[in-house]
Amino acid sequence: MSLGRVLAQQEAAILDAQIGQLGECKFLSESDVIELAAKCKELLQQEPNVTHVKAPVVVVGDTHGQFHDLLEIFKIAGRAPDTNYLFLGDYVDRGYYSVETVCMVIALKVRWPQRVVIIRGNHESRQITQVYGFYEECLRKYGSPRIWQVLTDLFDSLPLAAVIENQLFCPHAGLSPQMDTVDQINGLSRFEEVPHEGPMCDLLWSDPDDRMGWGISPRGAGYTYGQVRGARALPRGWS
Ligand SMILES: [Mn+2]
Repeated sequence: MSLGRVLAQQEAAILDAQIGQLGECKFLSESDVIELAAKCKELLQQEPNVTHVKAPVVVVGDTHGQFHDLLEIFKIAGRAPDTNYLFLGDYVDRGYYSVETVCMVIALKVRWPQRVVIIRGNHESRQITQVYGFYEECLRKYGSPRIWQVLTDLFDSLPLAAVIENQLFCPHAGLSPQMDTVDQINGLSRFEEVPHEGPMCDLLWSDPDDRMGWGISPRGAGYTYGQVRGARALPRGWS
């Protein structure tokens, strides 16, 4: 067996052990998280802003630190790599197990890069995580803000949306009045903290609404959007 193959097998065995540890809701050591985040960042930096995904795939919305709900989803829908997953962001905040939840998602991405797709939610942000729990949880579990820094740094590399089978556009939140095509979204420079306004912010914050057209969002970021009279089923360039 070649040296490269031996190393790859060793790496897979380590990752499997880490996924097993996380599966028991035991958080990883600081050095494990740092190494895992570095590997994940390397992978994500090669992905476009809009990642293409093939069906069948299980789409998972906001997990928000609810680790036991994530395990329940695995129980119902199956585990990677037998089941392909698209995680739509908001892994952290609100629930008590943000560290375990986000590390599990990252570990699965690193272990099965072609079978697990992860994108960014509005909570994958330095500012939001300091208000809604993830920062405090990192401090409590690791005794310093280091892991929060490492993980929020990784969040800057997360893609902004996915498209399933060239048909289903899947951002974390919604549309942007400034973006009509996937190509336009792919042209954005995404490697930064979530901005307070602009197309990247909109994709992570906007909400569909019963009112027609674009509206001001009550959340203070992004827009609301509803039906447009005479609109085609799919906007130009989405096929
Ligand atoms: Mn959200």
